[in-house]
Amino acid sequence: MKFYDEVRISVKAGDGGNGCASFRREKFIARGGPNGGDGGKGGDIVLIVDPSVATLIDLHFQKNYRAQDGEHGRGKDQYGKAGGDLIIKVPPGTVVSGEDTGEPLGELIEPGAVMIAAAGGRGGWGNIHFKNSVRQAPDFAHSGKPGEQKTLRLTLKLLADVGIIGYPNAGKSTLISRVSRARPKIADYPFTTLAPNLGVVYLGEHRSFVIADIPGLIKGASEGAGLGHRFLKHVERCAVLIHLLEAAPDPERNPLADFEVIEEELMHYSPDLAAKPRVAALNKIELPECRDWEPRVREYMAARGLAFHAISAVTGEGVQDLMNAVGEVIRQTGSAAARIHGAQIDQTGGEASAKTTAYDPARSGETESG
Ligand SMILES: Nc1nc2c(ncn2[C@@H]2O[C@H](COP(=O)(O)OP(=O)(O)OP(=O)(O)O)[C@@H](O)[C@H]2O)c(=O)[nH]1
Ligand SMILES: [Mg+2]
Repeated sequence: MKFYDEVRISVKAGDGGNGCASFRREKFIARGGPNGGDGGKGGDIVLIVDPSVATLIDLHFQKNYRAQDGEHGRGKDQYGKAGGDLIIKVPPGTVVSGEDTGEPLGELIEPGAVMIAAAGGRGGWGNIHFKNSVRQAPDFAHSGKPGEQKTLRLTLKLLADVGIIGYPNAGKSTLISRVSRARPKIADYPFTTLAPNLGVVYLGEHRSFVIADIPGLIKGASEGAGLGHRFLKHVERCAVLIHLLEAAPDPERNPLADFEVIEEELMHYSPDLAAKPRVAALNKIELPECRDWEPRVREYMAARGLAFHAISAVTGEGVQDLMNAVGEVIRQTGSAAARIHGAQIDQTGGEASAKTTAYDPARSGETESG
């Protein structure tokens, strides 16, 4: 399976042009003096956030980037032209780090945000700068500085306000399809979802948020079991998580045990994630075996101080209340994803949401299996 939320690229900014060493030579003008111009600056490698870009897939196919060199200076006081910058578009939520050091270089979040990933070299001075009262005829110039060269690691962390986590088959994708226009694959077997799905939930005018589901988590996910925890980074920026539970037919499992297993995986992954506001929801509540668990789960969550909702993603029972509840957490925390993706949705003429922003494997080939 391939999923392009991480990519390494090599970038090389343009070299500065060399300064020129030359002298004015004209009939009847003796000792015309230095007239070599400066070299132009090399172009920068610039990363810019473009909300119409949804993934890092383009960068996967083109990995080497080079900006234009500056022109060399010339005689007759002519300065070399600066090299053109090379602009690379990235999706909102891209984290840039140095490949060698792993050191974070920056985060690109808001549409239009820019980062100079590699700076072009300065142009060298021509000999016009080196003339002084004692040195009337400098016969040298400076060469341009080389542009920066780096290998960068770009990681996409989805910008969603709400993340849905839970065991495979809990109904995460069904819930997303219920509350948004996202149409992820839904099926009665574990690991249907192989890459995150995004959807936009409208609660009313100027009140919308972005919701994401990630592939199911199981015991040992933080050590790589199942699809592992690699998708958890996509809910790191969420303002609130919905922990979705079900009464699975598996006799080894029950909603409370499942809850603890996933909580532990979150803690293993990162204490920050484990500290995120969470709302527990028991799904498939229209089924008697689920309904039976409701009082116990409700009581358990109350004892833990967690908000709890009983829902059915299929009939819609309790779903609106759940959305209002998470919407309220977002309002209080001022999460930004809704605004950022909102801009994009407006651009597509209100043709909402997941199709324009989602990791839809069928659409762009980000995944190979599914
Ligand atoms: N009866 C009932 N079935 C549900 C409900 N929600 C989801 N399902 C069913 O549960 C199965 C799994 O649903 P998905 O939405 O694919 O589950 P998921 O959590 O996304 O699963 P993975 O992608 O594998 O992690 C499907 O057969 C759904 O039809 C519900 O509220 N009631
Ligand atoms: Mg799913």
